[in-house]
Amino acid sequence: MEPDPKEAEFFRRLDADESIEPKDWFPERYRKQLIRMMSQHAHSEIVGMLPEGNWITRAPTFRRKIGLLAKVQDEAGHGLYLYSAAETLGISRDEMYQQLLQGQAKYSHIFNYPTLSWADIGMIGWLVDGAAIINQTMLAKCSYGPYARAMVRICKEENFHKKQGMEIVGTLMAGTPEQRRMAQEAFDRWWWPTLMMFGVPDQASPNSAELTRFKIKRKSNDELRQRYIDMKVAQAHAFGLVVPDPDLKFDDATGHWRIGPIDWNEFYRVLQGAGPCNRERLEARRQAYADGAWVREAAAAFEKKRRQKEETAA
Ligand code: FAQ
Repeated sequence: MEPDPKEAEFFRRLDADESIEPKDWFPERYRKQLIRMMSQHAHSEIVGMLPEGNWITRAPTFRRKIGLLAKVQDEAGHGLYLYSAAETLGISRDEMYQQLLQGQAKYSHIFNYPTLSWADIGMIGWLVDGAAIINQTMLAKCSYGPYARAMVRICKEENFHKKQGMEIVGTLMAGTPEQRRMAQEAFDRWWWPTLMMFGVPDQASPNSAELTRFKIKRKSNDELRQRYIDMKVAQAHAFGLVVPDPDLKFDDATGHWRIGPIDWNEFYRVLQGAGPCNRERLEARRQAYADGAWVREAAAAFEKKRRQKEETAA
């Protein structure tokens, strides 16, 4: 059978590393995969505001409060760029948002963990933003133009977030024995879940082969996870933190840190809704949506009036 000329042209452009834009022809699977990934990513940013938002009123100093407020606002902005970028694929923000509120859409499992002490805010910046940057620096090279461009700005802001997280962890580790204990205790809780942010192992990933063919994924889940491990183990040691993994060892032959087994059962439990905060997170988003009803109604009424005025003037 002759290949479809439109499809052949699409793959020719991918091979030439040309960017695919919203008005170009692309296969339905390309659209579906991008909507899945971009909407999950947008939801992660919006739900990701909640664990940190929990500490805005309790930040230890005014300077920390300003930094945290700005970070949480940035995450809202990231969600909005990503919803807008996904809308170029023919789905509305409202449709995506309803999927989140009805529990049909995924968001990063990491945001179903609680923030129990101030040290958790340092860990989120250092580890969670750190993982997001490694993943997203690759996505900034993905084949879909609007997603790749959104990633460039998001990564710049995430870098700033990572630095504020590292500064918090560094301050705690240079503090009293109690502050150091608090940092170590938070590190023990966040280390393993952040390793799961890169997705399931390559051989168990149902989406990776197609995403790689479409040049949406440029590096595999395991490759990015290894890059993260090498970077974070070195940083943990520099901070004076102990990596909570008795099997951790440096492999001289490859120059990489090798970790013990990841508990994927825990990951699937969280994904299926049984994480420590799944219910609370969705409830908070639903409540925020309900509380915002008057804003949406007011905006719609304003828009209706503006249109009526325009029509009368015409
Ligand atoms: N959580 O076949 P794969 C951030 C699902 S942003 C939940 O390997 P894929 C910024 C996956 O969806 C963090 N679900 O999937 C921030 C799939 O299910 P499906 C979010 C996960 O897509 C910082 C199934 O497992 N970043 O942190 C997870 O090839 C601080 C099979 O997996 C992005 O979304 C997970 N961790 O690779 C905000 C980046 N892992 O959909 C606030 C874009 C896997 O078939 C504060 N996304 N699953 O039903 C990606 O790069 C990819 O989607 C992966 C997963 C790498 C996450």
